[in-house]
Amino acid sequence: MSHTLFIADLHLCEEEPAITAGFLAFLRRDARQADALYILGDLFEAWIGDDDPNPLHAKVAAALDELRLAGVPCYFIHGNRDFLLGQRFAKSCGMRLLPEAQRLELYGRPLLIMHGDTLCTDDEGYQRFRRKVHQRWLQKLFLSLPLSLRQRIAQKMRAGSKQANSSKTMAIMDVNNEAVTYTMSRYQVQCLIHGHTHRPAVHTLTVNGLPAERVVLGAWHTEGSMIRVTSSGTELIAFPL
Ligand code: LP5
Ligand code: MN
Repeated sequence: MSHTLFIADLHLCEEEPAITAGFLAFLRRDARQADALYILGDLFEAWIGDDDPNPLHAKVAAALDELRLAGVPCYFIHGNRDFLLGQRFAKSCGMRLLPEAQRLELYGRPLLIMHGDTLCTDDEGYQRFRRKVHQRWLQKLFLSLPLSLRQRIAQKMRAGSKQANSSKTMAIMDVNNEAVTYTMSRYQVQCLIHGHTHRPAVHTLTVNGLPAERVVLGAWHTEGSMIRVTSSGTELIAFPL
């Protein structure tokens, strides 16, 4: 049956080889059968520039490019860990970069895809941080620094983030319901797919007086998580790595 796949929050890094192996197997197996693959951010644990010579990146790029050569287009939306992933790396993967929110029409049904961080509007500390690091001039400045210094700054940010998160409630770090309904109604969709919160679930809600659904991808830890969209609907699937 014709279908499209969505994944997010793999957080690939050299310290977690089993997740990388699971992703490479997923690309050779499940993804090959799909009409397209959408990666909704945080594919990598932390992205500090396309010029990072980390061999893991080249391995992932080669595997994604193989998927493209097999005829499956791949699209990418930035996450809060890999918002600096640029055209150069995307090109080496054969994948197309999408804006932070993208409306799709699949099998006759409109849907919206996002990473999900912009919906967490109760997390004011994060939204302030996001506005800062999304400034083009600051990104350019950061990318012009030596790799070792970028690495150190990223480590500091990750440590700062972990510390900040430990004192935030679960509710603050989840999406804001008004932000969800506002966004869905603005894009005129009854279906939203996102990641970021690491709370895989299918939520039902009402948008513009009609039934709607918000399907949340899980992070890849001990198992993988994907969403399969067909002409009959969406399906959230957990699978062993
Ligand atoms: O990522 P995660 O899951 O821990 O938490 C996120 C939010 N945190 C972030 C920060 C990232 O983890 C950092 C990623 C580094 C990427 C590469 C470097 C690129 C640098 C570019 C510079 C232009 O996104 C977290 C949310 C949580 O999701 C849930 O939604 O709460 O938000 C925060 O933790 C933000 C804090 O509230 C404040 C940020 C503290 C950062 C400290 C900075 C110190 C840096 C000093 C450098 C000189
Ligand atoms: Mn995220």
